[in-house]
Amino acid sequence: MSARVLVVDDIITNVKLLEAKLSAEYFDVATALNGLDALSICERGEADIVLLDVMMPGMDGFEVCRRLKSGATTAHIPVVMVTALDQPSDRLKGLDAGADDFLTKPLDDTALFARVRSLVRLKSVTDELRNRALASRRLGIADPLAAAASETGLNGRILLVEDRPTVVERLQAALSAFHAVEVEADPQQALVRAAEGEFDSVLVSLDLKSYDGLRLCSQLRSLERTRNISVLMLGEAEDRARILRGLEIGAHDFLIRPIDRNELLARVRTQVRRKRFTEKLRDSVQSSMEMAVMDQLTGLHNRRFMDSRLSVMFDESALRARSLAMLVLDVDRFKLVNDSWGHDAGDEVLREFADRVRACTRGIDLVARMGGEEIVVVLPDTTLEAAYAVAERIRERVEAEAFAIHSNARQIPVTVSIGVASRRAGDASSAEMMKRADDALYRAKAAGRNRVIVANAA
Ligand code: GH3
Ligand code: MG
Ligand code: MG
Repeated sequence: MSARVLVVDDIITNVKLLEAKLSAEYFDVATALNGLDALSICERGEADIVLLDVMMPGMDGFEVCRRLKSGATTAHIPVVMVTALDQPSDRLKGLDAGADDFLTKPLDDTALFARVRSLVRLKSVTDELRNRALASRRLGIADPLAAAASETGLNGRILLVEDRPTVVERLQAALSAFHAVEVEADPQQALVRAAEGEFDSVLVSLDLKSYDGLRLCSQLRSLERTRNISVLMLGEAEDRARILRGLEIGAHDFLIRPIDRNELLARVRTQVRRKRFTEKLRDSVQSSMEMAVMDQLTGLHNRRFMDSRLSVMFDESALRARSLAMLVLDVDRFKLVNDSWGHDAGDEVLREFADRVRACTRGIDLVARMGGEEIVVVLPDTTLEAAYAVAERIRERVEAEAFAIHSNARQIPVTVSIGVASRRAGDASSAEMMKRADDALYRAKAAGRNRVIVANAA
């Protein structure tokens, strides 16, 4: 898919010029002549990267950038500020507004395409995460995009790879005001430390005495343990070709010596922010995947997971002619717990109930909360007799000790009824075994509760 570049400038000839250059490189180009139009194009999700003119009447580029970077739906879009002059103060203002990079007019084509390509590549990774995070929002997880967008980029963990003591001293002094900085002069050692530590950003000197810093950048970007850390190169102005090469390899940004203190702080902050932004999205994707198969109250598997796993376990045991048993457990008179002690007390009982069931089962058993106060346990390679023993052990363990509620302030007695069944040779599917276990449970309830009933083996 070709990337969509939004060019924002109030002067139509500037827009046309950039549009022509980018189109020739096969980018899709959208244009806006003012900030408000640019914002709505981004909010509609129609831009992968924004080239933003600073000087515009009405809303200037800084304000547009600030709004993009604080919007939950637009914060992830890379913004390159385009300034008329190489004004250090403008650059700082832009970085403070959250801009990802700068280009100075007149635009140098090589720099333009290198920056646009590297930011587009970065964004395609973020997009993938964003889509999954959005799916998790539908599952009811706290809004991961808003959380990610509110990241400040301060208090980062920074690894500085530099072997010149005077440079180290200066950079460390500047960064330490806002971040925790560690220094490593040996690049091999730096790679090991980056892989082991929880760094947000690694600053790599391209002028190390005995090692090519670019190689380290490339290793950092390809190693599983370090590839999510942002990489910032430190280089000389005449080292332009290597810096561009570094960006191609996947380094995120660079600083030209002599390094301006404020630009250093702003760029590091942007990098830390971006790293954590993707990290938060990644975490939310991870938890949404767990959430899809876990019950949040008890930490047991949920019904969805049970439904898919049970039929697999059933087919496997049939194929290998092994035994398979299951228990259906239901807390007795649980409604009464809720009614007498409150819903929260009911939840406390359910958590403790789940813990006791788990404690009586093996790692290979599948334990799932089917909803309400009902738990199902599937026991591979287990005969009906052995399953009965497990059920009886659970029943005793529930009855033996009262359950603590109201944060340990009170203890109440709880009992459980359990139906047990095992796979029969004639069963067409797990549903038939499940039905027998359910019927046995029903009989246990009817017979007075707090008991285990076993369905006939054949
Ligand atoms: P029986 O001995 O026949 O099983 O009686 P019971 O009261 O346990 O059965 P019933 O199915 O009538 O009641 C189950 C109750 O469980 C009803 C519902 O309010 C409650 N419940 C379901 N899910 C939860 C939950 O997540 N938390 C709490 N606290 N209560 C729940
Ligand atoms: Mg302008
Ligand atoms: Mg019940």
